[in-house]
Amino acid sequence: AQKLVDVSVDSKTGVSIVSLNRKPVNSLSLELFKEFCGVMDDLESEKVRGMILKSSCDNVFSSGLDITELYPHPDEDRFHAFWLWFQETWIKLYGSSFPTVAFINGHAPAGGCVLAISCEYRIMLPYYKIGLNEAPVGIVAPDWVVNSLKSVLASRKAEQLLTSGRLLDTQEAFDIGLIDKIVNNEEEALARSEEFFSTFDNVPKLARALTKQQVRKNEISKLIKNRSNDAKLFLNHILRPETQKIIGSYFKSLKDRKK
Ligand code: CO8
Repeated sequence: AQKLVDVSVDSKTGVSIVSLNRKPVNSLSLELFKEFCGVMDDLESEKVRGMILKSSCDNVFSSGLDITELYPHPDEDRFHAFWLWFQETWIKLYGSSFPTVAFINGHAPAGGCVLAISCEYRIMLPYYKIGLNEAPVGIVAPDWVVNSLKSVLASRKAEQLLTSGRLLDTQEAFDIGLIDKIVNNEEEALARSEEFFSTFDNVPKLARALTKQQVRKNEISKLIKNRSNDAKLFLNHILRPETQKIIGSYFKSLKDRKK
């Protein structure tokens, strides 16, 4: 079967490039999360110098959770597994020992933005949109997602973005500090990533990793203690008839847009 996550190594810098490859828009399915987690395990055991996360899809970094995992009325066992793999993805990415850069080479709504804010540094191409638009889709972001956003933005800004669900264009995202650099192409993205990775060249790997994990450990351990409950809460919310109705009409409007 076609791989959903491609991995290559930049021979100049030794950095691993992980490219999401679930056409057409990298919507995040159970299978993609599983494969991604396997890749993260490999990178941890290889003790890589750093990782750049990007997309192989045209114009989209990731379109967020695969809506068909949520609607119509997901099978409860599949949904539970899906959600645990989403949590696992976040735990591995947010808590990775090695430095991580998101090269946001396309739109990054919802779950796409979650992946980007779980990385340590964000580089984005112009004219795309990024943000956590869950509320308008009828979905409430779980606290570990909220906390990831608050680890990048001040609480008030995070609240404004979450409650309005507004997607920002690249320039706005840069202006509020949601992304770190704007680049015009992949070559520039690699150069800016290298500048970021090289800030750690003189820092012992283990001390860097433990320091990062120290900064991030409260959110991670909170989720680890509460995984099953977090999945149940989200499932209960998703199964509410009002929520199903909002997601359904949103999904229909996505499809109708093209007609
Ligand atoms: N899930 C399933 N299918 C999708 C999704 C998705 N997330 N996004 C797009 N698709 C489908 C489209 O319906 C379309 O299908 P079809 O070919 O049958 O019409 C196909 O993929 C291609 O999409 P587009 O034609 O829309 O492609 P464009 O390049 O024109 O646009 C966009 C790309 C901008 C990404 C656009 O597709 C879009 O806005 N998608 C929806 C994004 C979104 O709102 N996602 C929310 C998902 S819910 C979520 O992630 C919640 C996370 C909650 C937990 C964490 C809380 C924060």
